Amino acid sequence: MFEGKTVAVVVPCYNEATQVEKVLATMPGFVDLVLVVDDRSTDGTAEVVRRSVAERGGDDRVVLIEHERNRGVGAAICTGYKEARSRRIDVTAVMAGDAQMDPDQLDALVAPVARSQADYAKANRLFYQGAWGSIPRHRYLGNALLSMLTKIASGYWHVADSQTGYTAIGLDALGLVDLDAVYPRYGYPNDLLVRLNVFDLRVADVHLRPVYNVGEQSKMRLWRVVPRMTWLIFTRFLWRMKEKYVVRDFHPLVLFYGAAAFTGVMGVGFFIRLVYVWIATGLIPEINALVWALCAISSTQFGLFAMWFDMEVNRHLNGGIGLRPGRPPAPRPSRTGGRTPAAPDPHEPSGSEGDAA
Ligand SMILES: Nc1nc2c(ncn2[C@@H]2O[C@H](COP(=O)(O)OP(=O)(O)O)[C@@H](O)[C@H]2O)c(=O)[nH]1
Ligand SMILES: [Mg+2]
Repeated sequence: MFEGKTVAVVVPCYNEATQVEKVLATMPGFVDLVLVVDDRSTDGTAEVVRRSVAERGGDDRVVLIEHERNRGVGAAICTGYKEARSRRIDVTAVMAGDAQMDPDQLDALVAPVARSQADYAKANRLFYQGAWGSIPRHRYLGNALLSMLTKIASGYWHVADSQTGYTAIGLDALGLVDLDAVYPRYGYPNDLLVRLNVFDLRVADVHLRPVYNVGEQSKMRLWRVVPRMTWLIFTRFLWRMKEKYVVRDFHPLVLFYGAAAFTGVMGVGFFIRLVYVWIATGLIPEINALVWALCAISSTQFGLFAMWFDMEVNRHLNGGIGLRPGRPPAPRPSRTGGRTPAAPDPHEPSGSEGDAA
C-alpha cells in the first residue's frame, strides 16, 4: 500500500528470461500485486518467473498471466490493466520486464496518482540531468521527435518523453479508457495519452533517471517503428479532434486546423506549379508566387493558432511537472513572470530538472 492506496505493477515480458528475475526481486515493498504478462516468449521467461517465485518461498504478490499468442507490449499491458481493474486496485504502474525501470523511483510515479493530483503519471527521462549523455543518441532524437508529435496529437503540451513505458494510472481512468481498443504494440503510450485527453484526465510528467545498459536488449527496430508510430500519431490526432472538439463538444480550433490543412495543400500545389513554370520558361510567375506565399503564411498562422487554442483548452489537465513524493505540485509562474521558490527536494541533485517548465 502507498499512503492507504493499493498498488499493482504490470510487468510486460517478451523474451526477458535473463532480466525478469531482477525486476521481481527488487519490487518495492509497498507494491501489493505484481501482474507479470508473458507474451508467448520463446526463451522460457514464464518458467523463470515461476522458479523465481518458488525460490522466494512463493511470493503471493506475483500473478503470472500468459498470452496464448504474441500480441504486443500494448496488448500485454492492457491485459494487466484489466486484471488490476477487476481487482479494484487504486494505482496500477507499469515496469518493463527488462529491468530498465528503477524500482527506487516507483514512489515518484505512484504518489501523484495516489494523492489524486493526477489520473496518470508518466516518467520523463529526457529532462533528467545528464540524460543527453546516458540515453543512446539515436533513441534520444527519435523519442524527442515522437514526443513533439505526441504533444500535438494528445493535447498534453506539458508532457515529453512520450515513449516511456514507466507509468502509473488510477482506477477511475482505467474505468474510462476502452482497453480493448488501445494500440497493441509499441505505439500504445501515444495512443493512451490521446484517449486520456478525450476524457479530460490529468497527466503528471515526472522527471526520472533513465536506465540503460543493465543487460537489456531492445526489441524495437527504430527504422520500422518510427514511421509506423508517426502514422499512428497522425491518425490518433484526427480521432481526438473529431471526438473532443466535434462529437463531445465544439471548439472552433478544428476549423483552424482544417483551414491550415486546406491552405497548406493549396500552397504545395502552387509551389509545384511555380517550380514547373520556372523550369519550363525561366520566368517566375508573379501571381502564382504571390498566391503561394499567401497560402504558406495562412497555413502557418492557422496551424499555430489552432495549437495555441488546444494548449489553452488543455492547460488545466497538467497534473504536475517534475513531482517527487513529499513535495507539493511545482508552483506555476505568475502572470507577471515572478516565481514562487520551490521547496528544496532531498531526492534531486541541484539543477533545473525539477522546476516547472
Ligand atoms: N508482452 C510483450 N512485451 C513486449 C513485447 N515486445 C517488447 N515487450 C516488452 O516491453 C518492454 C520494453 O520493450 P523494449 O524492446 O525493451 O523497448 P525499449 O526499452 O523501448 O527499447 C520490455 O519489458 C519487453 O519485454 C511484446 O511483443 N509483448
Ligand atoms: Mg527496454
